[in-house]
Amino acid sequence: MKKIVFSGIQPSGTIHLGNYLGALRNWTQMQDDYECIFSVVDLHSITVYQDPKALRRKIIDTAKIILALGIDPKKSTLFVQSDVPAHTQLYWILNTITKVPELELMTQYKDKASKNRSTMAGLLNYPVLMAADVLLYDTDIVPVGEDQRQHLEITRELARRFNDLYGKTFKTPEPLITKFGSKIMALDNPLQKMSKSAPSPYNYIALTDSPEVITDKIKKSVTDSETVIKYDPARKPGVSNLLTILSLVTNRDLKAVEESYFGENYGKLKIDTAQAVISFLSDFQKKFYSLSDDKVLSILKSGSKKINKIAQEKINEVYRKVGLK
Ligand code: AQP
Repeated sequence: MKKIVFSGIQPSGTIHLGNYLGALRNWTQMQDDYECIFSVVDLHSITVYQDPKALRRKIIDTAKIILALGIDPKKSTLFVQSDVPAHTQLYWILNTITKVPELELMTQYKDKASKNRSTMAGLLNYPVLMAADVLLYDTDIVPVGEDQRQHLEITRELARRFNDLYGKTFKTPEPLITKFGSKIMALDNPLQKMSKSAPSPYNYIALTDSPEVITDKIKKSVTDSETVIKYDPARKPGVSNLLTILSLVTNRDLKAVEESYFGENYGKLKIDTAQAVISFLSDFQKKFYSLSDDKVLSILKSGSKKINKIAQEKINEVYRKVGLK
């Protein structure tokens, strides 16, 4: 039997190169060897306020991006989280065994909470909903970027805690975090990760950005006051981030890329990186713009129909174990 893979992405903005290089790249590569389940996790996205009119569009576009990147609905299941009520049902059960202090320790919570005057409970409980997403499907492997490592640790802890209290019910999933590319940095601040909900679009390269926009953003990206092109994330985070992106999108060894820029200037590195990103995204963008909303919605509908059956069985088992049924 194939191992089960689950991962999700929030429709909280425009999907960017960091999301792709850190997570979605692995999704597309795992489809043939694993039973893959992918979700547009819309309930997660509203832990930070979303304009309701824009949200529906973002949900469809996020699914469209996933499909255009090569997720094949014949091989993988793709669905929208809010179409499967078992996610929120399991979320509640897991909340009853989650300690508030362990949620308060989460880096992502601390980062996002520090930007808002009052912090909503949904933001604090985000990792519990993520645990529910993953545990519902007896997931073996969760391909994610580095920023989700802590959340996966809580997921594993909650699986163990529930099993100890109520008897073996959940698998303890393993994260899959690739060594290289799991944390792409923001173009306008290479000390922070690239983020789709960043206030400035100069933070990220959206997968749907036009060639002109990509060139402009990379040209304006923050580097340093030196002139040497060298991979040294601690001392030269901006240049190292560009080298990382260039190496990943051209599928060339980082050392070879770095050496090829010996004696070159930052301007050349930026132009070459922009051109490489543009050509890397060109096929994807053609597919993205050729997919109709109707086609995407019909794929999502069959995905949720299929996955609801599995999720419902699991939540019934959980309810029985807890004594609710
Ligand atoms: N900068 C990044 N580099 C590598 N991987 C990244 N991921 C996110 N940012 C980077 C990975 O992308 C997947 C989907 O992310 P998400 O939608 O679950 O939300 P996130 O992790 O909170 O990503 P963003 O882009 O920063 O969204 P917002 O701004 O809404 O919070 C995950 O596997 C994530 O690790």
